[in-house]
Amino acid sequence: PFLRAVLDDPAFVAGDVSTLFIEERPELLTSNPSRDRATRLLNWLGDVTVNKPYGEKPLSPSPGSKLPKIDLSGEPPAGSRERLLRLGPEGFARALREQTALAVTETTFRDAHQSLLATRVRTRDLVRVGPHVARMTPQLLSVEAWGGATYDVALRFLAEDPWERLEAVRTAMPNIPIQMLLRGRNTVGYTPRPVEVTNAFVREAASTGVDIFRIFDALNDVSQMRPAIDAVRETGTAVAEVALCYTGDLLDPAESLYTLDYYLRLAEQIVDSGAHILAIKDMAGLLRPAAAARLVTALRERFDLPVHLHTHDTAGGQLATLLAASAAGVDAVDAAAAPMSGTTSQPSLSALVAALAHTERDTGLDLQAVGDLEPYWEGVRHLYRPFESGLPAPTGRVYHHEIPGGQLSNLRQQAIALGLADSFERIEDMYAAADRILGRIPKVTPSSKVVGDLALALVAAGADPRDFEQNPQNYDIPDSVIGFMAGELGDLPGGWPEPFRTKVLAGRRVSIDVVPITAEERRALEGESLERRQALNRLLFPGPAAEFERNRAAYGDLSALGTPDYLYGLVPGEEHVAEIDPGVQLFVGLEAIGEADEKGIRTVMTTLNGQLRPVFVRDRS
Ligand code: 3PY
Ligand code: ZN
Repeated sequence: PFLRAVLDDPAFVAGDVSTLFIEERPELLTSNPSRDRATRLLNWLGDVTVNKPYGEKPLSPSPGSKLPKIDLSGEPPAGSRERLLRLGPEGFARALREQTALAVTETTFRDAHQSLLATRVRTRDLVRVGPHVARMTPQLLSVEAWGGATYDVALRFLAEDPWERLEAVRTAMPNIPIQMLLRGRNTVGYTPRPVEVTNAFVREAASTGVDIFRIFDALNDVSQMRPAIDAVRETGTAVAEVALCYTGDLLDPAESLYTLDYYLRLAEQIVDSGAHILAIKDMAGLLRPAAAARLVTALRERFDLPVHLHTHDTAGGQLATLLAASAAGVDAVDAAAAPMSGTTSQPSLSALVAALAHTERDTGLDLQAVGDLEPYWEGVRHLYRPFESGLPAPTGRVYHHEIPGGQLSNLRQQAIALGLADSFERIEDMYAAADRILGRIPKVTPSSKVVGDLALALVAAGADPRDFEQNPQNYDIPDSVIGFMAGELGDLPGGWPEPFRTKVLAGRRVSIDVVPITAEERRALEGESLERRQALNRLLFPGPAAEFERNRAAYGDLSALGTPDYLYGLVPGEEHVAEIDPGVQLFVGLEAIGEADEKGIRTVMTTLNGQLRPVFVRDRS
């Protein structure tokens, strides 16, 4: 086993066989699997304890202590998943359209933390509250818990397998449909993938636990969503919810592109494509109440599909939009647990439930139960404080720059990292200018990234956007902008911006062909579930998938660690408990941290179940 472990070690495979190899990996001298697991966890704990990537643990109560004390034995009550299983996707959609109660999707498990906490909430913290959500709010239409950025972030930053998360949330909430956000041909990535990838992805996601797929295309090109819609329909059991991405202001008389007529034409194509549910995806929170009423009324008059509204509360007024949409007959809306709501996230679930209680459109959700779940989420939010974007309150500037919720929090962090924190308003203005130069596009992943890349490049170059527009050849243009102008993400709703586009592409050869998969990749996609998942991880995110595999090999499954320990490490005098298997607990303590040696290695003296265990850690601080 020792030799095997050495040969399998990613550092060994990568050729890093310095003298430190064994010294840094004392676990290789043991062969007991649970001892190995313990050692790997200690390596992680030692590393975060020495290097403190996220600073000191915030002084806040543990979220677990805030969980409502309810009986978790026995099955949760029947919820809307039972209805989906009984009626099938068509019947489920029909019932949604026919019901009077306003249906609600809970987004705390995906979009809320994507938009507020850089998508960093770990599976453990989601799954812990799942059984409570299942029992206390079974009336939810769905829980959005997967897709969007969660897949990438799990692999890249959390050392988690996104598929294991999906399995775990499905098990935790068996009575409520799990919903995911699917970026059309980009699946959960940023560039289009071959149809085999979409098919394999959708099949695996549906069989692992996704019941409702919300599908969108950043440029509102229905043909780009077609493969995903077909793949969802082919499952026979999952719901294809297809979104129109909302931008601009349809009530503005000066609006000539994103008019009511534009959205109705788009909706007609969506309905014709076989969608079960029609979604309005207002990613930046631009849909004002009166416009929502107009759009929802028109959509429901013309089409039989239920309409599901998603918005972000960036300017602070989107509860009004949900209520206006509700009065106009919208069938379902999205909201997030109050402590994880507001600003770049969704409007507050309890505010929504309270607003409609005892009215014709009462959500059926119990306001007390919704409120009882809030202290847990408040605790979670405190715990992940290092990932807050720093946006302290709503901002009305979104009506000008139109930056989507998830990206706004991200861009603020990027601005800080680039030393541009003091010029954030310039970035906002440049984002608006970049959008105009690129042809006034709907801005949502991945088109929003293109606009953001250009905005940051223009700010960094101190460029005058008018000069850039007229003379792009004089500037370094981000690759994403060149690919976008070449048509990598498809055609633009308002047509190509000329002569800008021709100037950008002059003298360049840009291939926008989707890279086909290899025969070996095809075999893996058609193989067993585990093989398919690994192939999907590698195809969609080669770098992050490798990082995940490296981390798994080095540290094992980190779900045994509570988030305070995982993020902030060991504290002297505290007993840290990790449950590596049901009933198998490790008790870890910190005795001392040694000085760094000449190679920058510190010895962290820990105790593991009462016995001294040194851990050797490279000091990167
Ligand atoms: C995503 O694609 O991740 C989004 O949340 C878009 O709004
Ligand atoms: Zn969103």
